[in-house]
Amino acid sequence: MARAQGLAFHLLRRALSSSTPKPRLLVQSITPSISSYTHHQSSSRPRPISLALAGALSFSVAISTAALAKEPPSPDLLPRNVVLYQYEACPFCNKVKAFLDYHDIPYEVVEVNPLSKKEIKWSEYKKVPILTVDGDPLVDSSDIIEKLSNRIHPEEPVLVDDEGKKWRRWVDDHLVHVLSPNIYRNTSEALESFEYITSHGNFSFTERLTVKYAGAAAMYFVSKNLKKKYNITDERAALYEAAETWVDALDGRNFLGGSKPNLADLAVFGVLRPIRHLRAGRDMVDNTHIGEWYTRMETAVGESSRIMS
Ligand SMILES: N[C@@H](CCC(=O)N[C@@H](CS)C(=O)NCC(=O)O)C(=O)O
Repeated sequence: MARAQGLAFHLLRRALSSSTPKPRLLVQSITPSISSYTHHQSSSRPRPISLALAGALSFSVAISTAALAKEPPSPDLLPRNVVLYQYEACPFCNKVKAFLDYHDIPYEVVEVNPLSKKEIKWSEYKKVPILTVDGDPLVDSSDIIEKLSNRIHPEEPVLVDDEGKKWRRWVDDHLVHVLSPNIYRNTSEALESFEYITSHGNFSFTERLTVKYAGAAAMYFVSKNLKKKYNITDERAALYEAAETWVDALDGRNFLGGSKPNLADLAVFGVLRPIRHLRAGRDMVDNTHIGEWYTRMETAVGESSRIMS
């Protein structure tokens, strides 16, 4: 998904910088009522998103399980200042957010504009997520999570070769690649996904319109190539199979971690959270046995610890 999104955004970057009028000119040609809205939307500062993903998704799931305790670190181990540079719908960023939310680590979010990336100009590493912890940048979702986990649980260092590690690798090597072909499966699902991406991401008004339609079209074609690359013939079947593979791995336990989620539970939950209420996620829950675990995870992860500004 990441590479594919990168390609789509690359195409869009080129399209916006060459063949289309400069956004500002285009904005000026829009009717007054829309331009006043545009003025509000197109501030060049990174715009913190007012709806946390967790909040946005929580409305439709009936929570029937008893509330489980979250795992806040002891106050002396808690990082003081945590900032996540992200794209709202990026699966790797959502893995990190699930970890931070579950551990009640307060964090600010800087939504990166995927076209200009100006919010991460200071960084040599040009992908997201980047997490700054008390000023030190950490990169790569799995590394970020391991380093933070070791910091807040020094007594239980992440093991090199445990069951959780195997499934965390499965998330990065398999599960994320099944998602794009599903959420961009046909034109209506690609538009639904880009409606979500553009309404939660950091885009100017003009970019928002362009990205929604051009992005949906680009990703529709990119996802066909991804299917070939990852040998997927029926994308929904692959998604259902991945969901059932995960349920089998649980082997009757509430969580892979037993009575409480471990890093693999948080990784699977993190990458599924942005798609849960898209058509693909609804189909997945309706057609597989993953729903009960997902609902337990929602309860366990609870409220987002994101600091709203
Ligand atoms: N292995 C990295 C992958 C990160 C990644 O590929 N992020 C994507 C967004 S989902 C990205 O920043 N792509 C580059 C781009 O958008 O230009 C991780 O786990 O953090």
